[in-house]
Amino acid sequence: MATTPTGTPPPKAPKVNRIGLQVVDYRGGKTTLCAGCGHNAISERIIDAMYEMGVKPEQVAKFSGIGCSSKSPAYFMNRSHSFNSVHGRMPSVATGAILANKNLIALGVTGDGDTVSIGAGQFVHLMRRNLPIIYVIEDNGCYGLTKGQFSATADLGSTLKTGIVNDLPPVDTCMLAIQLGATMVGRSFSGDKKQLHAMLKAAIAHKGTVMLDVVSPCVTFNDHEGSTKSYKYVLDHEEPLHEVDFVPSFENISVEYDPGTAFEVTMHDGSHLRLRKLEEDYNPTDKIQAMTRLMEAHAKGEVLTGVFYINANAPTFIDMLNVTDQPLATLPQSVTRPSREALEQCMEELR
Ligand SMILES: Cc1ncc(C[n+]2csc(CCOP(=O)(O)OP(=O)(O)O)c2C)c(N)n1
Ligand code: SF4
Ligand SMILES: [Mg+2]
Repeated sequence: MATTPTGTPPPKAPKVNRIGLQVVDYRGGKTTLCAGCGHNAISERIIDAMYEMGVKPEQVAKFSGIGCSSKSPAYFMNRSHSFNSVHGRMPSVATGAILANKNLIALGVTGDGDTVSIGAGQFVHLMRRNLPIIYVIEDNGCYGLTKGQFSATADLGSTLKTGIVNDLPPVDTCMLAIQLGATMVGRSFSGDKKQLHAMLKAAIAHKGTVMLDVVSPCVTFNDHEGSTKSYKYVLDHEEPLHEVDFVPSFENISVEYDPGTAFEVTMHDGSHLRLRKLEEDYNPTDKIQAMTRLMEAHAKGEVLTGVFYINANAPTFIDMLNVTDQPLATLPQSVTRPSREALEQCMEELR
């Protein structure tokens, strides 16, 4: 081993990613969420995925609404842009920001209450547009921040800590997103480190709207017997559709699979998403199969996880609007502002 003149080994060079950053460059403030909250594990996976994909933190714009989940962008990537918006209104804020600067990588992190209770209208319209955004729901089936009331993703028959039974059926955010037009839709679990990590990396490579519903137990208000969003329930009932492997375009790894055992998706940047089949001939490009399988999972009380649907080639909202190559936010006034003569001519035409 090489040594310094004093005989001690030289300090090890810190590990860096392909753009020369250390994992600490992707960290944020110290979490104020409860110890053991699933949301903290999701923040860790986001940090790892962004680091491994070599994403420039300054290129990322984080968006959230209101809730414990919506606080979590403060706990990762503090060099990125961030907008903590109003309850249920993150989609419109994110849409405006991305239209203004299409070079940003948009990451929305929100809750089940934020998304499908107060924010259902905004969520629905975001999913229809294929705006390039990664939309992560940290789904604990309750309003954690306001002390654990049922949210609209709580399962029929599940109970609150007080014993109150939920007598309304849940909204399945994945079924909703698939039906509405999101182009990468999946469900994972905050406790499934490997699967969530691979799905987040694929989400970063995807061009279009990614909607990931991540079951994320609330240890303080919704982790008891009778809850279907508790660690125990999810561990006992998780049914992964496939093993998710993601090979980014900058890693030249070729993995051989027996014919018919894996479904491979080539992403627009040349990355590969490989879904190693664990059951039936599941085809994640078939919306009808996705909806059927999700309905079956509900009937059986399964927590189905994996990439349910993907279309790697659909035009995004930005493509459809045919905006200028240079982001609108960076265009000078001389380009965005019509001249006095042009305005006068316009007024003349209206007379
Ligand atoms: C307009 C408005 N209505 C209600 C509230 C109260 N409120 C704050 S957070 C929240 C629900 C949060 O639930 P969720 O999005 O699931 O986040 P979690 O805390 O469970 O992570 C509610 C109803 C609010 N802040 N603003
Ligand atoms: S109340 Fe629940 S959702 Fe909020 S930080 Fe605590 S464990 Fe997480
Ligand atoms: Mg919640």
